[in-house]
Amino acid sequence: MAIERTFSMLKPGVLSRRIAGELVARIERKGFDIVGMKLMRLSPALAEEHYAEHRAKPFFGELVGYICSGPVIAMVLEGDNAVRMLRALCGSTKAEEAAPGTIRGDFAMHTGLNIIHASDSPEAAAREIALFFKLEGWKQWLDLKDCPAGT
Ligand code: D4T
Repeated sequence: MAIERTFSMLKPGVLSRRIAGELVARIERKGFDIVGMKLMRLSPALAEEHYAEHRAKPFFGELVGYICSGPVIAMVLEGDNAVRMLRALCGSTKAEEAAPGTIRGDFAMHTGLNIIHASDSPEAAAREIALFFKLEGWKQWLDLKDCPAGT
């Protein structure tokens, strides 16, 4: 099994509902190593770049509005098969399809407010880690762990 990195973001509803500790605990309990973590507020420009593939979708405006509406916690997580393992832990994107026991299944009633982001491929993980942790100090810190993003 290959050690991988993936990108995750706890969306604004997590801090406003004061469930950040609970969600981070689930991620750690599953076995991920947190190798990068920061509290930040997304600018509309960063949100639009992150969600660029959805630019033409009818929900794009609400998606960007929600993700910019309060602070988020951006994380780089490491572990065996991390991209697929985290997607499984999060559950389906659509609220009504997210199984109980998954993070979205347990904490989200609405697809547009689905509480957590997880990269959907190793390529997306590499792109998103670079986008959110691009400052030189972060890059050096992540390089210290000697594991290429999304591979
Ligand atoms: P995120 O980016 O939140 O991890 O979502 P996913 O990777 O699981 O799913 P996605 O890219 O298809 O959707 C991005 C984001 O858009 C919202 N959304 C999605 C929505 O409001 N209505 C919709 O019909 C869909 C498909 C939720 C997540």
